[in-house]
Amino acid sequence: MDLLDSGQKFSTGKDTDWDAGLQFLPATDSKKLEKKPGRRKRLWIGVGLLVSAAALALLTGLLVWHFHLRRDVRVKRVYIGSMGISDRRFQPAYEDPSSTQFTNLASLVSQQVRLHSSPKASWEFTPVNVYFILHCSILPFSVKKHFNIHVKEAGIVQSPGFPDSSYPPNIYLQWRLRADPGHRVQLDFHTLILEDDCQKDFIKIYDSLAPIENCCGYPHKSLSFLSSGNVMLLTLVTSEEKNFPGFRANYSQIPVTEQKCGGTLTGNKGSLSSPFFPSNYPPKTTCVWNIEVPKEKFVKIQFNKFFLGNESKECPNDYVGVDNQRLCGRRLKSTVITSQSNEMTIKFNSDSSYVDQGFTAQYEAFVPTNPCPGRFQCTNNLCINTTLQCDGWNDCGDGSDEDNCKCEVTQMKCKNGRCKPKFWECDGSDDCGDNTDEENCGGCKPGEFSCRNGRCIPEKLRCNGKDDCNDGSDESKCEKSLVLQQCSEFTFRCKNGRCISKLNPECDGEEDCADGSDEDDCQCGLRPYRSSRIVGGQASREGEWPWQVSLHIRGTGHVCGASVLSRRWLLTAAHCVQDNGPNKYSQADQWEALLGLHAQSQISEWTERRNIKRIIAHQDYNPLTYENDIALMELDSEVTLNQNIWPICLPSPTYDFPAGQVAWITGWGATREGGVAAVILQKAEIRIINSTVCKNLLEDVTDNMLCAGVLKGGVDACQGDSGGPLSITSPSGRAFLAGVVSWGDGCARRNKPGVYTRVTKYRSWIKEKSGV
Ligand SMILES: *[C@@H]1O[C@H](CO)[C@@H](O)[C@H](O)[C@H]1NC(C)=O
Ligand SMILES: *[C@@H]1O[C@H](CO)[C@@H](O)[C@H](O)[C@H]1NC(C)=O
Ligand SMILES: *[C@@H]1O[C@H](CO)[C@@H](O)[C@H](O)[C@H]1NC(C)=O
Ligand SMILES: *[C@@H]1O[C@H](CO)[C@@H](O)[C@H](O)[C@H]1NC(C)=O
Ligand SMILES: [Ca+2]
Ligand SMILES: [Ca+2]
Ligand SMILES: [Ca+2]
Repeated sequence: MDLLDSGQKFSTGKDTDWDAGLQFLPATDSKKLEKKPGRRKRLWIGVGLLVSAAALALLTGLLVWHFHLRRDVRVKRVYIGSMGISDRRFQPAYEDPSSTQFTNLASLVSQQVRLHSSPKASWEFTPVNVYFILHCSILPFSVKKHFNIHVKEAGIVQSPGFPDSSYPPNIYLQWRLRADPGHRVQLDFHTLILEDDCQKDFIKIYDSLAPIENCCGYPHKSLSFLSSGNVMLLTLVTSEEKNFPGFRANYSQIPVTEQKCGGTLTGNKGSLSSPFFPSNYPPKTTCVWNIEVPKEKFVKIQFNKFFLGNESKECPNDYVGVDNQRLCGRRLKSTVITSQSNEMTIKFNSDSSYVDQGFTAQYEAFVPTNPCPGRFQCTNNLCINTTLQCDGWNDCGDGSDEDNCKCEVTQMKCKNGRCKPKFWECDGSDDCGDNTDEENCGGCKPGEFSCRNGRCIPEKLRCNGKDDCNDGSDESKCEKSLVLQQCSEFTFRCKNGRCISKLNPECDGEEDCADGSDEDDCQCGLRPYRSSRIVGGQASREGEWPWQVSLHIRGTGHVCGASVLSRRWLLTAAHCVQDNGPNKYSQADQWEALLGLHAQSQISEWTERRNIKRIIAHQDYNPLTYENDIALMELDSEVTLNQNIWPICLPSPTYDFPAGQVAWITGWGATREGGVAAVILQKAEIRIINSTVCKNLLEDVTDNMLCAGVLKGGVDACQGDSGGPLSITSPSGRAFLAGVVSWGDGCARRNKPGVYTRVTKYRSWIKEKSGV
């Protein structure tokens, strides 16, 4: 039960109707309640006592509620209680509040419970137990409603106005979902976008009356829920301000018997997972697996996904038990546990409240003398592919695969003995761990400042109000931007022709040019809805990359990516729009653009499909060297911007994307040769590589190109589409288009940097051709 949500968190704000110290405790503990008399409390104690006197056994003695704190100290609360009536059989007529049976039972219960000065109580009955639900709210909601839904027939619930308008302010809605006896309610969210502040707008989901999820914002985790019994409640509470699109979810029922978990496993190898993975596991569930392998072997289990609620020491709530060890919490790295015999017992247990996604695991029998046949054994018992040993990436998680290595030609030797890919040299990040990859980078002497033009000046001349570098860079990260006497290739030029010293002044929210032109045309680069939650995994959230476009060839499907520059213009790679034998890719009528797409083949209400009116490939594109690999596409009609469609900011020619900066590539994984690898839009975090280093490592890289490589190890899938965006996020939170996926490897493979068209070099070309 939701103990944390009980009385102790109750606020003591001014509150005329209710005793603020009121505690709702388990009514079975009636003696304790009796000893705490109080004017208002007595009513509730009365509830407990009279109810038991009347043989209305209190089923779940706890009362659960939401409460809602406002900045203006007004308090809004919702109380939900439950009682079971044990001496009555359920009659269908109890569900109809206008029936005689309902009225009679309700008046009987009311008499017993004596709700004299009662808040408005509404009643609901379910076939197994009879629930009645008490609602009290101190601040009236403008709309307070509930809906009874029998989920036998699958259907949809959604917030009011969805998807055409935002949900209304100050509402309290409750959906009571009931399945047939012997069935569970299944509820899957298709969309959920609420305000990020959980004190203002939120949904809460209950298994019967125990909360299993509180949600706000734009969560990434699995939003698929199952009840343990046949009742699930869903509530939506909203505040006055900031209303968001809301949610849509579909429901259905599944038989309780469909949960197949636990059992005896005897193979040499196998896998197991929590019930209904990747949906959330249901509450109040226990599964036991007994693994038995041949006598001479031991068992090893590796948990690959592990999301079991809150981390805590004793794991008192949901847990996985491996022999006598309990695991809980959310783990991002694989965990391996080995047995000291040929048997292992795995127990999964969930309690009655709060659920999570669960786990997947693989077990394997092994000969005690050789735990990782054909693979490398990490110190933490993980086995990894031997090709991952000494490749510069920490694959074990504890770095043991990178100890005692002999470096290859594409690697540099750190002083501490580790080998690292050479393209991490001189990018400002310490990859070796002892900073040796950042030494000998031809920088200035200690005590000197390196100007962007390569000059070295005494450190004390920085931010002294004088342009000592002669390119403004010593005055570029200071409190005040200088208006410079002369412009250089590194300084931002305002519309009035004057240049300022500030680095990347465009669209950063401050007027830096006297004419304010650095803040013109800034309706770009922001995600209309943003979440504060941490995102894991490689699949992106819907609306996370609203400038990503999928370019389809009619009859073939997705072929290239592109970026939204405006309502009318897209930017892609020139190599995407070259004729290729019978394929006339240079012709606009061959193409179709899908904007606001999240999953290939799933058109949502925010997807816009457009024909292409015109393709403008760069006149100097060279198919042999990939020089000038950039092209514009004009849509046949403007698109409406929405939460999944938004332009990305174009950087000015002087915008600086330094080596070492984190960037993202996104796409469905199509390579130039075609073929869609992923259904859901994928993303990969990468890092900009020092261009001097890149030119040394890869031939054919020119100043019009930019290199970037995968930042985290273990990315093997192809994430970037040809023509797709290389996005970086500025300190002010706006996304800028640093590059267009061109050649090398948009696929974000380890040790293979990708090469991107450097967009800053084409800013004036884009302006000239499209006006954007
Ligand atoms: C909701 O719809 C999706 C896709 O149509 C389907 O896979 C899922 O099973 C449905 N969920 C429920 C609870 O009906
Ligand atoms: C545990 O989970 C609950 C519900 O999700 C959350 O409100 C609470 O903050 C969590 N506690 C910790 C310590 O993470
Ligand atoms: C190890 O990696 C190599 C190269 O990526 C691959 O060909 C091979 O199949 C992998 N081996 C295993 C056992 O996964
Ligand atoms: C790139 O590396 C070179 C040496 O290879 C170094 O001189 C230069 O300062 C580095 N550039 C950046 C931006 O770190
Ligand atoms: Ca490695
Ligand atoms: Ca480095
Ligand atoms: Ca500015």
